Amino acid sequence: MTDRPAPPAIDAAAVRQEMGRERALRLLRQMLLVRRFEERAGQAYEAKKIAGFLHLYIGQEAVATGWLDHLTPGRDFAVTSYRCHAQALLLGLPARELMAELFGKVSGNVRGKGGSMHFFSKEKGLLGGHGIVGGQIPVGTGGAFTAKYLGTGGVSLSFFGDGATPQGTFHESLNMANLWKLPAIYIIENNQYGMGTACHRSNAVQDLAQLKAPGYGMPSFTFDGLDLYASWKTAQQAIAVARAGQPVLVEAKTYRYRGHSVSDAGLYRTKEEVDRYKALDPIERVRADLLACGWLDQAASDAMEDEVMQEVRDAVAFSEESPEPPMSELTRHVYAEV
Ligand SMILES: Cc1ncc(C[n+]2csc(CCOP(=O)(O)OP(=O)(O)O)c2C)c(N)n1
Ligand SMILES: [Mg+2]
Repeated sequence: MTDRPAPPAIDAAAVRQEMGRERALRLLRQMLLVRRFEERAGQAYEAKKIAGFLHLYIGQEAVATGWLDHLTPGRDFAVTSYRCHAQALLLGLPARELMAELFGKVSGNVRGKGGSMHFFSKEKGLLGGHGIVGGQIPVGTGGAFTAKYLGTGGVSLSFFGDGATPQGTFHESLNMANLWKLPAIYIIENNQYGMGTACHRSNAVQDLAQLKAPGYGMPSFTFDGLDLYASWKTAQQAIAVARAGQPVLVEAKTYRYRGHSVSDAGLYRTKEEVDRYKALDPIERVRADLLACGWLDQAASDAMEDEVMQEVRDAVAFSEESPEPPMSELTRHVYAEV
C-alpha cells in the first residue's frame, strides 16, 4: 500500500477562469475521448482483435491533456513511452488511424507495423511511443536540441514513468540539457508503480522532481496529476521557462487505474487503494466542476458522451473493415527511402 505525497494546492476556480469556458469544455471532451478510446481498445484486446501488448493510460488523462494543450504541432515536440495512445489523440491524430494501428491494419498510423507502443507523427511533432524504458528521454533531448539549433522557438516534452528515473538515459539527458540550455521539459508521470514494483522500492527518494532536479542545477515543478487545472497551469508556467532556454524537470503525482498492461493480475496493490484513487477520477472531477459552475449542463454532458462514443465506434468499424497489410509491405519503410 502506498500513499501519494501531497502535491501543492492550486486555486482551481482561478485557473478555470483563465482557461475559459470553450477551452475547459474542449479539454473535458479530449479526456473523455482518450478514456473511451482506451476502454474500447481494452475490450477489443480481450476479444483478441488486438495482438501484442496494450498499456492503458486510464487514470492519467489529465497529465497529457493539460500539457499538450500548450503545444503548437509542427513547432514543438512530444515523446513518450509505450503508454502512448493519449498523446497521439491529443496531438490530433485521428482515432480511426490509431485504432486501426492497434488492430494491425494497413490503414493504421504506421501501416500496422508498430502496434500499440509505436505511434508516430512527424507532422504533429510526436517523436514516438517507445518500448524501452527511458529510451525516449534522449530522443526528447534531441528534439530540444533541434529546436535550439534551428532557432524555431519550439520546446520538447519528454514524458516518462517513475520507473525510468533510475535509468542512465535520464541522468545523461538532464546533464546535457542544462549544460547546453536546451528548451527541454522532462515530465515524470509518477503513477507509483513500474510494472508491479512500487516507486518507493525502486527510487531512493520519493519527491522525484524536487529532489533530482538540483543534481543538474535545474528548476522543478510538482503537481497533482489527477487534477486537470493543476496540470494545465503547471504546464503553462514550466513551458514558459523552457521556451526561454532553461530546461525543467516536472513530476505529476498520478495513478493508473488499470494494470501495467492488460495482462496484469494486480497482486501488488489492494482493491481499496485503487478505489481510493478512483474516487479522485480526473475526468469526473472536471465534469462535476463544470456542471457546478454552470459552464456545462446535464444535456450537454450527455451529448458530449454520445459524440465521443460515436467517434470511437466509427474508429472500431473502420479498423474492422480495413485490410491486413499485404506481403509487399514487409520490406517497405524498414529503411528510409531516399
Ligand atoms: C530498459 C527496459 N527495462 C525493462 C523493461 C520492462 N519494462 C517495461 S515497462 C516497465 C516499467 C516501467 O515503469 P514506469 O517507468 O513507471 O512507467 P509506467 O509503466 O508506470 O507508465 C518495465 C520494467 C523495458 N521495457 N525496458
Ligand atoms: Mg510508473
